[in-house]
Amino acid sequence: MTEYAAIDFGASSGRVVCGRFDGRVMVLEPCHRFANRPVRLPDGLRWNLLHLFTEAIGCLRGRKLDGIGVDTWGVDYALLDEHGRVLGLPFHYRDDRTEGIAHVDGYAVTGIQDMPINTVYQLLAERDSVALREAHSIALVPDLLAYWLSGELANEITNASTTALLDARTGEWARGLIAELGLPSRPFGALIEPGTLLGPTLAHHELEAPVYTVASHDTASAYAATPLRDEHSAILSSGTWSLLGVELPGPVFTDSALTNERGVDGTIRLLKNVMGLWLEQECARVWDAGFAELHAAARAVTGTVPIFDPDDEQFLRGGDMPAMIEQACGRRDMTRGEIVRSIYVSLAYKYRLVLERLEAASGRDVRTIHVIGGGAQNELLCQLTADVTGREVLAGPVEATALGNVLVQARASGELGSLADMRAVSAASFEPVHYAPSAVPEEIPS
Ligand code: LFR
Repeated sequence: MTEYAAIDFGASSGRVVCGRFDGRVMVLEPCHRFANRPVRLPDGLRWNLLHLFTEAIGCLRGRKLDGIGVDTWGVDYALLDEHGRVLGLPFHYRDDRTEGIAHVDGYAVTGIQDMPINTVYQLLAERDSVALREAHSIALVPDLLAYWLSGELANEITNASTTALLDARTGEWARGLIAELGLPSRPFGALIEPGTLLGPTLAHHELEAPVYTVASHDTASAYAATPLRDEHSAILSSGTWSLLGVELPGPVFTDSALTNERGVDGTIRLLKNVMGLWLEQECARVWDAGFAELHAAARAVTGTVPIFDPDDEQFLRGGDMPAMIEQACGRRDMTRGEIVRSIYVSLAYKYRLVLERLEAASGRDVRTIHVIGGGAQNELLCQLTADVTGREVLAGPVEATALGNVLVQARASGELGSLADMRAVSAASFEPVHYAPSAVPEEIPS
């Protein structure tokens, strides 16, 4: 039996998950879960990174493991000087410093959907900063944490693709674009694949384990752990964001609303970032309500609810989400249940539109949607997704990101061969829940 630890920082929590592998089945065991709240400083919204790092390694102290790997969401980074010293705590992508930055036209090279959160805009927002001038290297957050664990710094390629500064065709930094934008070239360092051994943990951590790069972009890890049924399957990584896409052998540039992010083994995730359950999370925060209570209220609503475009940029930074949604729906008297149901129905309709675009761009017919991540537990949303899209939904694994993280490590240490082998382990370890489209689909709202 081998044991690997996944350090996974998501928007609602940070966690350490241990994966025990017997050669066939991977059993996941949560070791520690802790809040991941950004901190507002006078100059903006920052990661509370030292706190997170302390929490994550604290629970592993004294252990001997077969591997350790770090993943987090994409786009956020730290700049480091020539001694590897961090030049400021990373900003959180929901910080508003990218507002008003002129549009960057890099899609033909990077294939990345234009979003204000992209690293490229964050870097442009600090183009004149001392940090960027002095920067010797850039480390996306998981690169930085892996460096703190092992003393080795490298730019892991799946997360590098979220910067919107990677050439989607070559898998190299888009140096031409970087220069055109007036950004320094020096910080963009050696790119390495998931599953590369960085080295042992530094002795002062009192933790014995080889540190591996994994698919350090959480969505890349989650996709790698999806037991894909066949090439007619789409994947919906459902959590704070809804990442709905298909896995392809190479990039497709025909629809700039779709992004081409890198996955394990050079695969491309052609997907759309949809605003996702962030909408509900912000409502829950404003109402100080629990999710179980809100799900029950949404289930109890009978009749149609209005729908709105969940991807309206006004929702990105959060705030009084219930009021923003009522305004988007042109209503002022919605109950909590109606607002939450309207979020779900609006997401499901958005998924239907995205599927049409994915089918057109990829030339594939989508018949099944694998819903993975925390949102796979949301029965109402899964059923609405099946009803509105008319596709079968297979829900799970819920902990797809942590699973993908430890599976990449198991492969790096020689226990597994191909990406298909990793997915076979996922299939053997977790049973999906099926949702068939209802005979009487959700009524189309006016
Ligand atoms: C999901 C995710 C998405 C990315 C967004 C911001 O956690 O990584 O893939 O677009 O967060 O980085």
